[in-house]
Amino acid sequence: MVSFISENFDLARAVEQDKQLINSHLENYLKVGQPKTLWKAMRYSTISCGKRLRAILSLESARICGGNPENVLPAACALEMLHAQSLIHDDLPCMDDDDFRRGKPSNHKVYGEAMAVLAGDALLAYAPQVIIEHTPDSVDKKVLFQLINEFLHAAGPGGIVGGQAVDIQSENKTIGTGEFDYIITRKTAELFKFALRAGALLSGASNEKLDVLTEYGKKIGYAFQIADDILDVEATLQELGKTPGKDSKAGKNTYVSFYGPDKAMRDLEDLTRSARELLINNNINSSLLIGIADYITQKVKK
Ligand code: GRG
Repeated sequence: MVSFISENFDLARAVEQDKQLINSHLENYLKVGQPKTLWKAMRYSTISCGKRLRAILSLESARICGGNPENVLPAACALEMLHAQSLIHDDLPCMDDDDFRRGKPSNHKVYGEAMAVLAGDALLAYAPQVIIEHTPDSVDKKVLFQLINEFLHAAGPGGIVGGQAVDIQSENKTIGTGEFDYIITRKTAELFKFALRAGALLSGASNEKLDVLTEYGKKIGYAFQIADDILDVEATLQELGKTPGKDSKAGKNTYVSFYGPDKAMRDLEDLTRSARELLINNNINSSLLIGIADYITQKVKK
């Protein structure tokens, strides 16, 4: 699936181990409560689906910074809840209107539009509560406060909501490179950036290391959206788990429609290469982070 930097490193195995850890914690945090249907709808889009890429990045960031991944699991799971929330709302008819997500019917197709809106709202409010209630007491309260502030920033008008708002306003319009860059940065890269920063902040990383990991997160987050846009043109419903070609049909500005397929591929390769180099030049020796940068490029080449 991917190429690795260190010969003995098995990326698929490392990812699987982290995924199991994350899934078992999500299962624990998202036990069905009252009202039952609301919790079931919240679980439907969060449990047992998704690559868990963002949460895995948080755990690895903690390991690199000499921290304990256990301290990061609540924030990593909260991030997956926020991500699931954004996908539920993204699929609604008033947004991107998609009947499929992660290879199964979208949340609103199963629970109806009103309950899907509420499930997203509930996940968004519950996620920071998970951070507050489950992050170990040993974590400094100032750090916890900063973490929650950054989480809310990534979720709000300066993060994915802001990115989505500009994206929607730009449909069927010609926009400039600055505006287009804003959409990708906010809508997608913010969550990757937060993923890396969460692990580093909770592990007492130096400012230098925090900056490098932040940059890496921004680069691969941006690259991830380019890859998603390339796949939207090239892949099938089965491969994507959602309806392909919807973005261009909806008059959305995608990396491919904006810059053309050749530049999209070049920029994707340049960004992931520069993310890898950033780690190597700063002596951050993580086969997993390098493997993930490789994976983002490789997944469009399959
Ligand atoms: C946060 C309040 C609030 C609202 C959300 C709808 C919306 C506002 C934002 C849309 C953000 C969005 C859907 C961006 C696309 C990001 C993207 C490429 C998602 C796919 O991520 P994967 O492939 O998904 O990691 P899996 O299924 O593996 O988790």
